[in-house]
Amino acid sequence: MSDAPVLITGGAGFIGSHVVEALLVQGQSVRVLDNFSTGKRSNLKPHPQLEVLEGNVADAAQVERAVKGCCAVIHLAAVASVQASVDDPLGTHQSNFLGTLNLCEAMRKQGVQRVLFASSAAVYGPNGEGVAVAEDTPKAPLTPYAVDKLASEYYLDFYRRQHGFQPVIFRLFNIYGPRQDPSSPYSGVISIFIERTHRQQPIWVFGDGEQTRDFVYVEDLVQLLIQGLQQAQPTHLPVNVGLGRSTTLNQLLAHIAKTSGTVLPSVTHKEARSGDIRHSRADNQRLQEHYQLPGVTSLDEGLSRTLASV
Ligand code: NAD
Ligand code: UD2
Repeated sequence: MSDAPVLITGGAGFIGSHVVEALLVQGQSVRVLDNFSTGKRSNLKPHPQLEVLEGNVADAAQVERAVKGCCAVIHLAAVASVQASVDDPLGTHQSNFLGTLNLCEAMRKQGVQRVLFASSAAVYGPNGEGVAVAEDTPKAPLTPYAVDKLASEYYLDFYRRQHGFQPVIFRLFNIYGPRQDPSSPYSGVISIFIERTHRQQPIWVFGDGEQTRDFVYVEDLVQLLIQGLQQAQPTHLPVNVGLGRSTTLNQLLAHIAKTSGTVLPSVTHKEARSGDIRHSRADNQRLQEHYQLPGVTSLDEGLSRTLASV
């Protein structure tokens, strides 16, 4: 661990706030840069080794100030909603692409080389649907969100080749856990189902509920991010972060009923969402080759911790 802080962009968000907590526990100083668009101050408990800067990754000067004196960067700041990128490509591009480029330039100027980036399974689009998706699956970035993630990956690789960066690129599948915001209809399905169960409000399942996802508990992701930060020579190849485990929404509901110990509110099936991927599952061979998989949190355990947090 270095005395210099690790910069976490988007550190006040769902994933970011868990990373902040874990690094502080390890004695690592942390600086957060967040514009609090979806992140919350209440996600970050004050700590003597935590510095919080309110600012926008789309603003080059603010990013330069934030990067100054840091030993590494974990770049999570983004408009994480795919639908928002469809509705406002230009606006979300500022955060989701320009933010990455500003960060690269600031790091280059200040000699910071290690950067972890939260990319997404969205870069594959529907390719590989129904089989486990490996990293070399042809890309099909069908939304502005996915295009910006893939372009960010390519830029990070350019800075690796040209300027000696050490990028760690994680393509995240479906992450869930405490503090995931359930407020939009496009929020993570687990956050929505748990919130509705807690409030005893109706649950909607789009389609027959037999679609599958590869759910990863947020603390397991955090362990991997910390390895990516600390490894001497991390692979520069993008790495899928999924467990290779398929869960249908119907199974998910049964798990929520079991772990919550309550009767589920009414469950109504609606027409499947257009463009919805039927089966999404990671081939995580590369992850297993380069990282030590943490003791994977079972779905029941992850759900029960998430339920306890609402
Ligand atoms: P989140 O919305 O909780 O976190 C994003 C954070 O970035 C928030 O705190 C928000 O305020 C901040 N932010 C947004 N735009 C900003 C800007 N212009 N400047 C500064 N801060 C800004 O979402 P999350 O689920 O924690 O996502 C974190 C990262 O992981 C995102 O890059 C997202 O695209 C990526 N990701 C998440 C998932 C998932 O399943 N949650 C899957 C794939 C990729
Ligand atoms: C995830 C990402 C998305 C994008 C995509 C790429 C999240 C929140 N979304 O979308 O950003 O990266 O992967 O493949 O991480 N559903 C219901 N009822 C609800 C809400 C959702 O039935 O109230 C269904 C939804 O139609 C889908 C499944 O649940 O079939 C999962 O939805 P999701 O939005 O959590 O995640 P996903 O994989 O569609």
